[in-house]
Amino acid sequence: MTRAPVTIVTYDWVPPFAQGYVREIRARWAAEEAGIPYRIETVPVSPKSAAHREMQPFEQVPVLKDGDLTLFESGAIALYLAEGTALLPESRRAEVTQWLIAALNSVEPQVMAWVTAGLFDKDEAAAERAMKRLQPRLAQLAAALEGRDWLVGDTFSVADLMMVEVLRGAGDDGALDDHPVLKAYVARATARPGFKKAMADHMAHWTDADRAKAEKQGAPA
Ligand SMILES: N[C@@H](CCC(=O)N[C@@H](CS)C(=O)NCC(=O)O)C(=O)O
Repeated sequence: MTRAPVTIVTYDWVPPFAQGYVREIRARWAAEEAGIPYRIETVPVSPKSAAHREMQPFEQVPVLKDGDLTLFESGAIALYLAEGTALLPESRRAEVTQWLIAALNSVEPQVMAWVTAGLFDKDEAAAERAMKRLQPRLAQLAAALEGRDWLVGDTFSVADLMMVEVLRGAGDDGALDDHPVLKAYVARATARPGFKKAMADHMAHWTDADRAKAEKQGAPA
């Protein structure tokens, strides 16, 4: 029986610096890896809508809809899509969940502190302090990954998907430069066809969104 497509909700537009990094890529990638068909629905990035708030109390994306179920938080969405697939092997479920939570709870806050200080607040001193706190955490992660391809066992899991997603943006901005193990880990995961397809579709969405925005702005009142 073919599975009905799930719906992944993302924004109708984001500025160029965010394109490639909006967290709905995590849902797209998980769906690609799990072989689950999906379609995209959008909510306005600004102003936020009541319909958006109803699905996501913090007015964020992604949101996943599957029949009667509406789910937010990229970690919960990725775990849901991974269920019953090789992304979440039954025999290693607890450890995979542990590492997925570590990505979101022990690594992402430090990455985000750095990104927030540098990119959003443009506060160089705060960004430097955040980077100093981030580096030892990255070194600890690199030590845990030393000599291994993936976080749990010998196969790529939803924990790797989430950890790589947390690291990818930081790596693009140079934060992984002193951690060849992490750079190789991100390169290994993002070479997967599932990531490539998800990223190509993600970027195509923003190209279309830019075009639609330009057309709207250029349209006579
Ligand atoms: N913990 C949430 C964070 C979601 C999040 O921060 N999403 C960003 C986009 S990547 C967002 O919607 N930000 C609000 C905005 O852009 O207005 C998750 O992992 O789903």
